[in-house]
Amino acid sequence: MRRPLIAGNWKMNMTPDEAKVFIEDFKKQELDSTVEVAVIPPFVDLGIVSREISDTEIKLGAQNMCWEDNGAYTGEISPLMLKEIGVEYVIIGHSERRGYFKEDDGMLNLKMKACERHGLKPILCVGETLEEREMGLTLEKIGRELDEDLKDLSLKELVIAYEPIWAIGTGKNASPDDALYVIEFIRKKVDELLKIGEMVRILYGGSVKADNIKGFMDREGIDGALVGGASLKVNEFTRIVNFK
Ligand code: G2H
Repeated sequence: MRRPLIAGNWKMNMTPDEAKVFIEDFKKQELDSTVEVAVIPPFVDLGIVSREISDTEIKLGAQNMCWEDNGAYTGEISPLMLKEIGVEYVIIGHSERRGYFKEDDGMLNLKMKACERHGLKPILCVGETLEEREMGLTLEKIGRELDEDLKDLSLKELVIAYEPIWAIGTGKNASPDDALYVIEFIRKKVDELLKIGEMVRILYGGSVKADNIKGFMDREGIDGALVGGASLKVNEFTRIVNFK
């Protein structure tokens, strides 16, 4: 049995003061305890959020990390820093990192290895552009990302987020059946590469909201959601967590 995971990726939103107000309110909500909940704030909010959730079951994630433990990497944050502050999950290879910040699969493979080395749980993001989708290249593109990003790893705990790039922050979402089709391919591929097809949790991400989460979660094989915009409001995010 894979426990559902609902993870809120705040992206570049919320100052530390705003994060504190959000979390103080969010942790008062009644959350379905069968669902694992993670909040993934910007780096500068991690300290305050970590302290605020220390007496709850809410998990903490980071949106990115460097593959090195320390050294001359101006502007980067190391796995050791994240661990010390109580981070459990790290998003690796979000399409906004791949696109705007030119993170390539070689780099992402190093980041995955750093997660493995330090016992951080990666949420590896994969997905196709609209152009790739229309050309029928979705599975080929995602297969290649998985081959390269998971190369030479033997991770036992892994989360993959399938995020069709055309559905991110656009208000358009893949249909639950479309998402499931790709997710089943991902599960098979992860099983070939790491032999953990039954254990790997695969989330859908891309314009998930309180109004459409149930459609995804009703499909066996979709294990949760990586939620962006809709994770920034306490009421909406709580409704997503309590999708049952
Ligand atoms: C996809 C998602 C969260 P949104 O990037 O990672 O964002 O829900 O705003 O489309």
